[in-house]
Amino acid sequence: MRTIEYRTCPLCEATCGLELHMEGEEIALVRGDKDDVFSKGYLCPKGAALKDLVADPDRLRAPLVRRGDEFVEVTWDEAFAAVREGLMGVIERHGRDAVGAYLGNPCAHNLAPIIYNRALLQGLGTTNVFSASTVDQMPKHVSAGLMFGTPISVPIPDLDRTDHLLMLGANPFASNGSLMTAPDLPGRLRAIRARGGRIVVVDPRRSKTAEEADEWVAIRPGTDAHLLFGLVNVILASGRADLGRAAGITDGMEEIERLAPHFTPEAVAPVCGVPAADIRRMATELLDAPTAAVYGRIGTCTQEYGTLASWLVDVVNVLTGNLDRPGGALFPKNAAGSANTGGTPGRGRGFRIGRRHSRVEGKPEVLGEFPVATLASEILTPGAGQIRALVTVAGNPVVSTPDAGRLDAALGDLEFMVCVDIYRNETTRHADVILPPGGILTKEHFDLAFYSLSIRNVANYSPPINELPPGEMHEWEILLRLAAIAGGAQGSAEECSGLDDFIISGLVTKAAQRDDLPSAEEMLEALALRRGPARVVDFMLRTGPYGDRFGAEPDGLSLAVLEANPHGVDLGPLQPRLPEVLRTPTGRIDLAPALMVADVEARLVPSLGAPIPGLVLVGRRDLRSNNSWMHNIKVLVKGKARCTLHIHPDDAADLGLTDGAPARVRSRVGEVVIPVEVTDGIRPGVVSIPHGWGHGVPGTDMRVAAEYAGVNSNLLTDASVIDPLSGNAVLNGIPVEVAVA
Ligand SMILES: Nc1nc2c(c(=O)[nH]1)N[C@H]1C(S)=C(S)[C@@H](COP(=O)(O)OP(=O)(O)OC[C@H]3O[C@@H](n4cnc5c(=O)[nH]c(N)nc54)[C@H](O)[C@@H]3O)O[C@H]1N2
Ligand SMILES: Nc1nc2c(c(=O)[nH]1)N[C@H]1C(S)=C(S)[C@@H](COP(=O)(O)OP(=O)(O)OC[C@H]3O[C@@H](n4cnc5c(=O)[nH]c(N)nc54)[C@H](O)[C@@H]3O)O[C@H]1N2
Ligand code: SF4
Ligand SMILES: [Mo]
Repeated sequence: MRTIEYRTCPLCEATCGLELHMEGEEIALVRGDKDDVFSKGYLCPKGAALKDLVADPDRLRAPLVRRGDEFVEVTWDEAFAAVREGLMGVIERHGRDAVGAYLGNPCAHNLAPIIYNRALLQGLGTTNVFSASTVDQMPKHVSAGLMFGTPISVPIPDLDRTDHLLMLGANPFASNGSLMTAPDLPGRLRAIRARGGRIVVVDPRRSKTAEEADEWVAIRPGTDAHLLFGLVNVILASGRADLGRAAGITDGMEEIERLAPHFTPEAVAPVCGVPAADIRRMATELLDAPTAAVYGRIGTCTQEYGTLASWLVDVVNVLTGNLDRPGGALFPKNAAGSANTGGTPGRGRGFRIGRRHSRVEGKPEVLGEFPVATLASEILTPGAGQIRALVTVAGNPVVSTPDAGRLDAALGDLEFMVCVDIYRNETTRHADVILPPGGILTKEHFDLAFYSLSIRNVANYSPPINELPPGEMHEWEILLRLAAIAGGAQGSAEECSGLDDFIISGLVTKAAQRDDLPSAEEMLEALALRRGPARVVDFMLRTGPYGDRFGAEPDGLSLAVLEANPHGVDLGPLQPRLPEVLRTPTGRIDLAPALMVADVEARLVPSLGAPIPGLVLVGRRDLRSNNSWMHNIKVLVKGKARCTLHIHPDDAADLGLTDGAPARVRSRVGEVVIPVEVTDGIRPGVVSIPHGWGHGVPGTDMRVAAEYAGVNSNLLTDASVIDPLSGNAVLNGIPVEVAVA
């Protein structure tokens, strides 16, 4: 007999509601949930492939321990004993900083790591923490933190109401959106045009999103900050700047006015490869539109001027009066656990970077992390504090981070490595121990991270559907057992549940200082029937901005309310939140943070006259990929090969390259051989290779992925160039030479 279960898709930021048709414990069919308050039935091919992901025979179901060149399945006790020996051995010999940690992207999509990675890091007590954030959105955290006071205070385009959307470096038709959580981005974008609005897409490639837009602006890679400052210049010169809701609470206008004259459209046009007249027109369109939003994503972050570009996106939103107004860019109000809903409304401790610096390259710490681009150096460079052991959670840095060849070699040099992961892939093949968490259907799910970035305020909780099969372990238990071991204990089940109790009582004790909440004892008692991530989410919801405050607001949210609403609870469109949302020490917006101004003067202004490089490489995403890890699913990889080199016909002709033939692509750090795909959908002078491929290397065990291996584009990206403010890697605009192979 079939039963139906509802669940939020955990695979990307779009948070679609799934309708799972179950036959016993197995998924027979995946449909979009028409009644989901947010996604209303939308589903992409990856969501539909959840069935195959759950059933994938290569997905690990038991812990693996390396014996020589072989991996053998062991019991959890044996696996944790091996971790204890390996990890504590390194710590005893070399100290705590000798253990590095890398947290990958799925950590943000899974409750257990979002909640418990912190305990793991505290247990490890290392300063050598790295994550996928520094190959992704760290620049936006820095700009949001400095301007608005918390790294999660990112203004989100009000897609469903805006009249004009200027998008830079994003392709939501493929990615389904990022730092802009919304199911059915294709539908929502088309709706903007259907209601008479306009979409302008800035991208070196004519992406699917650019094709669907009113205008494609084919920018030279890495020059978004220049273009955006050009817009600022025109807006200020027009005399039409109007801060709207930011007026009277914004500092730094004089600094913007002082810097802007450097960036006339004529000065930036040759750098960006965008005609000055177009830049003027783009600025005027933003000013003329009743409402408008500027939005930048991965292409604007993973480049040399990532933090400046991320900042300037919001400077333009402020100067055009669009910050915090419906139809512009607004701050979401997450129902649970957001830094900009806690503490004192309108004021906070602000945001700092550089509280310490990395050992080898002296890079500043950001959000407690160092740039993952420097991980290989930290492993390979001898001396006190050298990384000799690595813990990874849901990460594949050998495919996902720059100068991947060097990191790959470095991981082979480690004394010990433990990975919490579901596959034996390019990274985890180096592990001594792999600890696989139970499958998706055995987990509870709530998008703790992405509801802070959502175009609508929504809350949706998915309870586990299946019991954990015998011999498997929940991810949260794995993480807490690792935390216990790192802290010197045994890593037993008792210690795990003790740590879980300790964590919730810490949260509750702190919250009990608020005078609108009951005592810690009362709150703990009300939460007592739950444990693990569900208990923490219940606590966060009940003490959050829509919470029931443990009874004080009888109509407020709790986990029980979400359990009773399997299609989610809609909390309405985004509302203006200034100045309450701010957590800066001044209680004001800092439009020109000193660090930004200094970087503009040190790098951006001088770059205006710099020579233009020859061919440069950018990335791209494909609808049926998910970074590196979903290529083991046949329905998602079959068909025409997608890991190809896109090149403009003129460049192809110059280089003697023909469609389908192999090309050799060489950068300062590496080279790959890849089939050519000639297309006029890319700017001359730019070539593109998607990231996330390069499978089938020895020691991996992903049979389908090995058949559709592709090449690892990060063998070409250079780890030595880093956005200085955020530590973010530069993955776009890489100088390359291309030749017939
Ligand atoms: N199908 C699919 N969906 C995904 C993912 C996936 O791998 N596959 N990954 C998920 C993750 S982790 C993330 S972070 C998001 C990312 O989501 P998006 O930011 O939408 O990512 P992309 O689709 O890579 O689009 C980035 C665009 O930037 C362009 N670009 C490159 N360099 C530059 C530049 O210098 N300037 C400008 N203006 N544009 C440039 C590229 O050509 C590309 O079209 O997607 C998420 N969703
Ligand atoms: N050149 C280039 N490189 C890029 C990008 C680019 O645009 N261009 N994009 C960057 C971006 S935005 C990102 S986010 C990074 C991603 O970088 P990573 O996070 O390092 O890489 P992923 O490919 O997402 O690998 C995810 C890992 O998590 C495992 N996994 C999946 N589900 C689970 C789970 O539930 N639990 C656990 N424990 N493990 C799980 C998978 O098996 C895989 O090993 O890549 C970056 N790399
Ligand atoms: S768009 Fe993202 S959340 Fe929606 S079904 Fe596809 S992978 Fe899942
Ligand atoms: Mo990402």
